[in-house]
Amino acid sequence: MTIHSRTRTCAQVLVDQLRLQGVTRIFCVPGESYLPVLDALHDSGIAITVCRNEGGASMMAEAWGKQTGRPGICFVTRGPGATNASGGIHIAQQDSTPMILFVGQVERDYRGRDAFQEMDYGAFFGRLAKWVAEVSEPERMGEMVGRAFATAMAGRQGPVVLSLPHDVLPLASSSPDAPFVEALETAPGDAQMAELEELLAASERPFLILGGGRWSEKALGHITSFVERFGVPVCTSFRRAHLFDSLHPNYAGDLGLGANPKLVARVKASDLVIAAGARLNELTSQGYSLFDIPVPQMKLVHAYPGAEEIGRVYRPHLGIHATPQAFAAALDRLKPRRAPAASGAAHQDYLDWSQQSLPQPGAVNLSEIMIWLRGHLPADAILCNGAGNYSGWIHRFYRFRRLGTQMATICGFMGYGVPASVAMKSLYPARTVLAINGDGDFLMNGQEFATAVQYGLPVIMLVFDNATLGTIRMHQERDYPGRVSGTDLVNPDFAAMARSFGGFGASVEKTADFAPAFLAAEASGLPSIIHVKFDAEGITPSTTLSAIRDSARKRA
Ligand SMILES: Cc1ncc(C[n+]2csc(CCOP(=O)(O)OP(=O)(O)O)c2C)c(N)n1
Repeated sequence: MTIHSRTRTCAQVLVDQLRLQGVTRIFCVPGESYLPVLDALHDSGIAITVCRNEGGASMMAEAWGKQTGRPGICFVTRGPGATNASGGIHIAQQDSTPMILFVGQVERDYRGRDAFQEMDYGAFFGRLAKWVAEVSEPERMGEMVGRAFATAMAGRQGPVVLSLPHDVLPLASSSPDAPFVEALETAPGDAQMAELEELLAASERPFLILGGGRWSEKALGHITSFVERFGVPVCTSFRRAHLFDSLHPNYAGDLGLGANPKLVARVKASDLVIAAGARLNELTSQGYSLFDIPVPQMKLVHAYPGAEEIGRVYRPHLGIHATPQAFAAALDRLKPRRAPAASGAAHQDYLDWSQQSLPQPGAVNLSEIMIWLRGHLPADAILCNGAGNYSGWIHRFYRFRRLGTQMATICGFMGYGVPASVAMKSLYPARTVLAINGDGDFLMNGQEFATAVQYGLPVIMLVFDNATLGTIRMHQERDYPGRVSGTDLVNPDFAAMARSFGGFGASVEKTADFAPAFLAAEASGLPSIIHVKFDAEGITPSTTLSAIRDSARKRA
């Protein structure tokens, strides 16, 4: 499809390329450096979310890409915008998310003079992004934007940065349009799948680890059918718990921070691990302790869409360069040679680990709140979070049941929950969207609550406030017991903040107050903040600050 035959400016060509690629919304903080693009967006039908900080904008675009599998789009201005936006680029790189950052640049004539807000984007983003380039020839805009989409979506997906010199954007362009880009699919070979069938026939204790992006309902349907037919237990990698229904009898839990020790032991002792779509990163591999390096103790089959990741740390017995879709379909064509082994024990371990609330010092019990939420929220509710010990209660007690319901960073970036939730509610207005935050975490991008209010997005944001940067305090007590340094926080009244921004706010100081506050937030129809104050002594679901401090002192 060609949108235009009229003479277009470079900026109009760019915006036309976005439409041709199916873009419906972009996230930005405006800058004078790309005014012609803002003007071309005016009548384009593409919606704009104006953010309060480029960090928020880039994380919204990253979340969009993570959820949809097509690049999230972010526009920012020169140096100040680009540096602020770097958070989303780091996340997209570590989390393998397709996204494109368009960034303004000084006029071509001024390049290299250290002109106003000039930056060398190649140097700055070069090791983060899959591709960094500048569109300096007007007639190549279509080609460059098309390549940006293709690159972001290919193989191991990731971020692309395209810089747009100020003087290029208003120029007339004869650029042809780029066609719609489909992500490149790679499929396993027949010989590889035959070998995998042999490995499965010989295995007594197989395990499947699901992770990464590029999944679809269809692919996960193939996975479900495969594991049922072969009796293979399934676990998910760090923060990809939404890839498998946690109540399915083959589900064994998620590997990540605070993983069930019984799950870790089972995976370690398995004789065949099939890693599908997962990188087997530091957190999933329990600090590189799960598998021997470079050759794992069990037979490892590593199926991944990027060839460079297979063998990066672990030499697989069988490496398969394939996308999740193609690999899942191929798995589903394999024939079991015997009746499926029972995977019920692994599932029971998971249920036992997550079933009951745990005692917690103070008047607020986070495990009881998570258990209430998992009973109350619809299965398609989307939970977004950043980084902090509070997320340990989500991992352990919330039960994800549908693809795309867990939106959290693999790279543990604080401040992600708020912008991700704004992006998700813009994408799915009818679904329940939560941002779950720590108190430190929340204020890293809490300004985007204003964006939720501006666009009428009734996201519910929980702020778990223990008046400390708890994760760091935990490490501090472990290594330097009793010497609290740089981790205390004095917090505002977050419920009052919500009201002053035009949203709904409530405070919770005991567990029983949580459900009514949450129901009131839902009933308000407004973007909401529920400020939950809890005792920092309950630092993880399973231990206390004093216990950590005491055992550190005993060790000393
Ligand atoms: C952007 C960013 N800065 C710093 C860190 C290091 N860090 C990890 S967790 C954490 C503290 C989080 O505190 P809070 O949000 O209050 O949650 P809690 O751990 O108390 O539950 C910090 C500072 C990080 N992961 N990301």
